[in-house]
Amino acid sequence: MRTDSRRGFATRAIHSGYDPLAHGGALAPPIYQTATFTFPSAEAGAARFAGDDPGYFYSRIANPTLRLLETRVADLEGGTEAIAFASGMGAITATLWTLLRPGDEIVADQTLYGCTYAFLQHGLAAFGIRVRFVDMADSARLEASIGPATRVVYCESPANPNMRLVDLRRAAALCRRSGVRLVVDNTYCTPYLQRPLELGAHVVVHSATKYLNGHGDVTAGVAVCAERELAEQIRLKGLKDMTGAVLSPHDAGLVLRGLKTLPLRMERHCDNAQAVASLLAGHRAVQAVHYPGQPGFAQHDLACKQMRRFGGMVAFELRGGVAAGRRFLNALELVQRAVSLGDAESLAQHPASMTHATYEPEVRRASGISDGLVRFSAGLEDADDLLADVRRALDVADAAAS
Ligand code: 7XF
Repeated sequence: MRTDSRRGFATRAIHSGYDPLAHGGALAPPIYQTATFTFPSAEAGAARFAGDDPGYFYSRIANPTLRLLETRVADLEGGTEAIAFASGMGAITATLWTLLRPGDEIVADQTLYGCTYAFLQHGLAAFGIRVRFVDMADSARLEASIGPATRVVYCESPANPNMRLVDLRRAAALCRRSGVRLVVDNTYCTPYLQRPLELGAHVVVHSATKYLNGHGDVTAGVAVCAERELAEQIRLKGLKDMTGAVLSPHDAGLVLRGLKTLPLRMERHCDNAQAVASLLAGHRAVQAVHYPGQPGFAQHDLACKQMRRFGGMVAFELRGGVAAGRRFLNALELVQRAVSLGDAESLAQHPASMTHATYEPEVRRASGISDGLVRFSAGLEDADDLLADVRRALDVADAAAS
């Protein structure tokens, strides 16, 4: 397999790890749709199981199509090794089950995707792991909450759904000083916009269901590690023994196809999100816009430091609260009412009653996720069409309010 990290990001998103001539000249990587691999002899099979022969033996542990996806994402993230999973939650749970033991403590940002929050709050906690949620936008609070039992610090940046950022370089420095591993969910940015491993994080996790695949037709996840040994542990414990959340080879082929256009798509997502954020900021129905690219965004300087551009996600609050938000969602015609994000189609949803309904209401509010927050995933449509739909839906929400 060929990996040349001196080449540009777009080139590597298309070519990294794959040589057509090693596959009968096939331009598109073949999909190894097989669960198992035959052995030339009993001894050869035993050698594969013993790890003495690196050949494949069963697709829950390794498969050539998954290996190519893993190699490519590891290269793009600036990591050493990656592991593919059947979903983002597969990647997150396998990583954390591998890193934590009963009696350990994990410090996590207070704003997380709803099922990640639920896994920490109800899943890990039930197995004797202490979970502390803190506002990681405040480095001093993070520092104060790392104790002798802390093994892992976990965050998203920008956070789903309210777009709050964590200073990743600072968080990584704090963790390294305390011998703690920093795990960053980079789903919102993708490695095209932000590379946490280069800022000092130990593991990056992704819902590849989102931008990496980019076409809304697959659930997938990836964990990327700075250290090869940790990746091996996540594969052999978290994936093989604990979650079994193995990605289908066919879906890995779809994510590989999506990755080829990642830089082009991310540029367009960013253009459209910036345009929508500007429209929202100037509309009388809107009370607050949360987009790192807005000069008024509280952490705009940090965004400029750690992100190449500001991403495709926008969150906002309407003056009329939850009722106005529902009117806005119901008035959309082009933009689809749906959870998920990073697809060609623009999507909008209401976190408090959908993606973040897993939070206890009072905890959700205290975590900076207001009841009226609307989340918008800017797709790849023509900006004019998108803006016309959003403007009209805002006018409808506003007219009913006044
Ligand atoms: O298991 P999944 O592939 O759905 O990925 C879980 C996940 C992990 N990290 C982040 C930052 C995510 O946003 C997600 C999935 N989020 C979707 C959303 O927020 O719309 C799930 C729809 S309920």
